[in-house]
Amino acid sequence: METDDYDYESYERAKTRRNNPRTKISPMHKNSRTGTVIAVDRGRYMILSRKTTHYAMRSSALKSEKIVCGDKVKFIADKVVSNAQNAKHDTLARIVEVLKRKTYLCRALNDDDVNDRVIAANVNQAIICVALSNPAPRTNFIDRMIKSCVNGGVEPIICWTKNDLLNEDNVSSESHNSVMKMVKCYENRGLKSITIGFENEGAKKIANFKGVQKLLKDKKSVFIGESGVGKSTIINLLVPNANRVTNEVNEVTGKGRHTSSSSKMYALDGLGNGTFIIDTPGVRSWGVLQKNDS
Ligand SMILES: Nc1nc2c(ncn2[C@@H]2O[C@H](COP(=O)(O)OP(=O)(O)OP(=O)(O)O)[C@@H](O)[C@H]2O)c(=O)[nH]1
Ligand SMILES: [Mg+2]
Repeated sequence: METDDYDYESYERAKTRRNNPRTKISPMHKNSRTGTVIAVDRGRYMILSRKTTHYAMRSSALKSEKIVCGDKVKFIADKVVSNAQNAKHDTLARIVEVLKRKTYLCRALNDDDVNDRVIAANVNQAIICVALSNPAPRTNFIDRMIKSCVNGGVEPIICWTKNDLLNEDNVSSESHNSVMKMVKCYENRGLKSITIGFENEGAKKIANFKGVQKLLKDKKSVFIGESGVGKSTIINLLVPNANRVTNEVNEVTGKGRHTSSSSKMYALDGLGNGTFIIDTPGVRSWGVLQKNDS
């Protein structure tokens, strides 16, 4: 561009232009409906409201307020979309308000983090999945998850997974003993727990499956834990059409591969109308802030 072509006048105008003052009156959203967030995936939300599913985005008025599975929200929708895959941009509903949470589960990246991140809302219990082997259990991690549950009014339940790997083919008798000692320690603290593992190599079934169903009955539960401990595997067994992707633990690092990247809630109607479970992406760290005011 030649210097002489430059529009000096419009440049001057742009420099002095100011935004018009905004109204302080918030919109009434008279026609909004109420629903529960059942899936969160990269800025898009699925809401269940009166047995209908809506695919939604957030209103800009919510700013950075986090919306998670289990949240009760108010939303505006002009079209009903029962299948997220069919949703086009112009049919997206808009979430305009997140209602006060009765309970919540939060995690910080580390203890010095400035903010807590909500993981799930309005759940009764958290199923803290911990593999007895592969990846090896970390008590520090378990204790932090328990603390977050207590902070948010959520009952912590430990689900020891991969019981089938705790044998002499996979672990030394020393490791076996120290893991069993750890399990006993948590039992002595009076925490509810359950132990599960594959019944066979084909992995079509897990031992103590009925016990898991009994624990979940009539409750809203969120499955949390390190990557690779088997959260999505249990979800798939509980909800046969869930089709959550699962992946093997990395043989070199011994860590999970962060297979699940979205959170999703499922209804287990067979166990009673109020039974819901939420699968969450695995994490590698769990910070707990001193002050928790979500
Ligand atoms: N031997 C054994 N393997 C299991 C068991 N449960 C899960 N696995 C395996 O562990 C691996 C990880 O399972 P996932 O269900 O993907 O774990 P996840 O906790 O959902 O992992 P992220 O989505 O990364 O958080 C898969 O290869 C599963 O087949 C179990 O009880 N025994
Ligand atoms: Mg998973």
